[in-house]
Amino acid sequence: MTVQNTLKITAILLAFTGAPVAFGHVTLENQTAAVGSGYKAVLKVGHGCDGAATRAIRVTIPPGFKGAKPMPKSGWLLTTRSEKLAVPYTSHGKTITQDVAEITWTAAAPANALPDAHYDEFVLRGTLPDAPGPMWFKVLQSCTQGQNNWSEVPATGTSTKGLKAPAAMLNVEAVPAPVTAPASHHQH
Ligand SMILES: [Cu+2]
Repeated sequence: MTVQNTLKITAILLAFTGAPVAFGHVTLENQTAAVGSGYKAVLKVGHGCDGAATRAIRVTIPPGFKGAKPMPKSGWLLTTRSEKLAVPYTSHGKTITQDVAEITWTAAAPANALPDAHYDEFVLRGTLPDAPGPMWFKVLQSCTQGQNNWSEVPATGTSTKGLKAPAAMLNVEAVPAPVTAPASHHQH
């Protein structure tokens, strides 16, 4: 029996026993971060599409995630698409009126596609909003055959239980208000 057949049979057995695919889906490595902080989003790609290799990952940047910057990846072409912002913001004293709304990594050649049996990460960074709450990174995973659209968001809360193709969740948490220093005449 070939290794590939063994893997196929294992996959079929797992499907029948209904074992949870803990390593599966596209998820974020760190799922909580503080409001207003810089955040490095590490998107973990645990499998392909029904056994097919991943050839592109497209991330929709959630509203309020500022200044998204992708990390280049060897063997993958990188494109970004910007959009005019509904609400401009200020960064380094400048008013920002448009921002990165979409990032796509595409395998430069078929040989660079990510096989279903392998694991990889796609990284971007940016700044979190000042308001707490869940942020959902919708990811379109395109494969050599078929695609997975990780875009489902629960009606309320942060649980993705029961969703077939949940978006990757980040819970932006409030930080406790800093203890205000006692009034002082000393001025900086
Ligand atoms: Cu999965």
